Amino acid sequence: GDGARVPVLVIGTGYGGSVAALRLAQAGVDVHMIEMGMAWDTPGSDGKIFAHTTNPDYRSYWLRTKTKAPLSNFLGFPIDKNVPRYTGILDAEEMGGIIVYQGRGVGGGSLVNGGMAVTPKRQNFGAVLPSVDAAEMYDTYYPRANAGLGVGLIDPAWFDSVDCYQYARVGRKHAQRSGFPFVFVPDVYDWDYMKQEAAGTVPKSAVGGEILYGNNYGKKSLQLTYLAQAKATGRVNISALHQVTSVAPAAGGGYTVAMNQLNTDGSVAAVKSVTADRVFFAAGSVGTSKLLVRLKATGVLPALNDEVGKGWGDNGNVMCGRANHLWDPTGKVQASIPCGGIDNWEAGGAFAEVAPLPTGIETYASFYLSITRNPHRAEFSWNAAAGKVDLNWQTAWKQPSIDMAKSIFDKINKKEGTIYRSDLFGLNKIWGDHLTYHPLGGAVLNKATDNYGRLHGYSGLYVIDGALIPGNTSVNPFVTITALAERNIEKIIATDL
Ligand code: FAE
Repeated sequence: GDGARVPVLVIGTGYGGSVAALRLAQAGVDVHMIEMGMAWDTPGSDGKIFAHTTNPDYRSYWLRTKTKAPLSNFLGFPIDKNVPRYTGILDAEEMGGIIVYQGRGVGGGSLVNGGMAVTPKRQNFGAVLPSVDAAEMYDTYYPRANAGLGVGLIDPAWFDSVDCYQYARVGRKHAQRSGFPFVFVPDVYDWDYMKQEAAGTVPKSAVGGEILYGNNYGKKSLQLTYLAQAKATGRVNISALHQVTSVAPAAGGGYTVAMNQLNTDGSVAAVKSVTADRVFFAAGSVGTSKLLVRLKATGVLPALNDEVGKGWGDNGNVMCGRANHLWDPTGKVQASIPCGGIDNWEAGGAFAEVAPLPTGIETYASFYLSITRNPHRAEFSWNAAAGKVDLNWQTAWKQPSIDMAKSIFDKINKKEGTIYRSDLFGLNKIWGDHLTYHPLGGAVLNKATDNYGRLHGYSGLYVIDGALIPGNTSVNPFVTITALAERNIEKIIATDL
């Protein structure tokens, strides 16, 4: 409640926050989690908690009056439509030269993402987190994270037989014919449930094309894994629709955390504050960075060091589609959960997910989200005149990502005699270079914090989310965010509490 004192307050309920809450609670510490988004535990009037991908409604976007779909066009036609302004699940946050997609609600990004749960190749780990002992990560914390998240792999025999992965088999065939390795990618989706969906014995989610605005069934989001376990301890309390606005040193020790309770139209219902002995920033790369940069610049936390706000990257995300021949249909029904990728990281700096285009019609299109070794890093800064935090990323900085993705798709197009689609991101626009799903950095480990996420300048303040990772993980990021949080919280519990 308002004015209370708590031992630990966690800002945000994504991967980092959920790991912190569970492990602290298991160590006997009471934890209060604050989440700006909704709880997502109550069905709407249609009986569903989440809206469908092809029919976004008030639930789909964070405080927007028009949808902002990652693929803005189809066959040349814009697909975005008006929706009521509401505290919906997907934030398309416009940060100058880039739109950063993020999940909003209890479970953070796990609510909206594809569940692809990829551990980087060990040989690449040194570039991902240079100050972290790789042996510890691969022996202890990656396995712990994979177990906690419920990661599993598709049954390859089923993959070969089922209609809803025809698009991925076409993606595999084209990759292999051009000499690229196709790899299966683990996921937190319940593969047994998906088999039943395909067999028509349970309500459909992935096979029905649900993704981006939530999965009503099948996906093991954090609500069903770490957060369920955390709540079961009886020591974790979650306040949804509460947005933290300030963290300031308190007179008697600890920190005063100020927050706005939100109405579903985004207006402020109440202003509250809580005092906490320790505060964990787990608001995601952008959320944590924005808070820290503002609090430092406005003199609330002036002793934070100059690394705060630096080292931000987009994980090299870039999207594209290819137009297949009429004899290579990709299927009317496409499971929304990707299960494979094309690995050209060593030679070309790109790892491409073979992604679905769940439109419900045959499109003869292959669609890809590439993760690339983009070298650019951006910085957050306080814009006093506008009263907001800016990010200096420039759209042109995606060019290295495009070049790296071309190392795969130019070759495939040449081999197959095919071309790029140019109707998915605008008129005559091949590359989806305006967005990222994978924001990383802004409070980098061993720079803004010590080597375990303790913020320099203030004891009792920690960062424990994607903000710690310096801009790139070589694969999809949430397993690495989870594993790093497992490593850091173990150390913090052992030495600080
Ligand atoms: P995150 O999960 O973003 O959680 C932060 C939480 O803090 C959110 O719930 C916020 O609402 C909340 N918050 C922010 N500011 C405040 C505040 N001031 N007060 C209170 N609460 C606040 O952070 N990654 C993969 O590995 N595999 C995938 O297949 C994949 N697919 C993706 C698909 C989409 C469409 C998107 C958007 C992302 C995808 N990602 C994927 C990325 C992944 O979800 C992301 O890296 C993690 O969710 C980041 O985890 P954090 O704990 O850093």
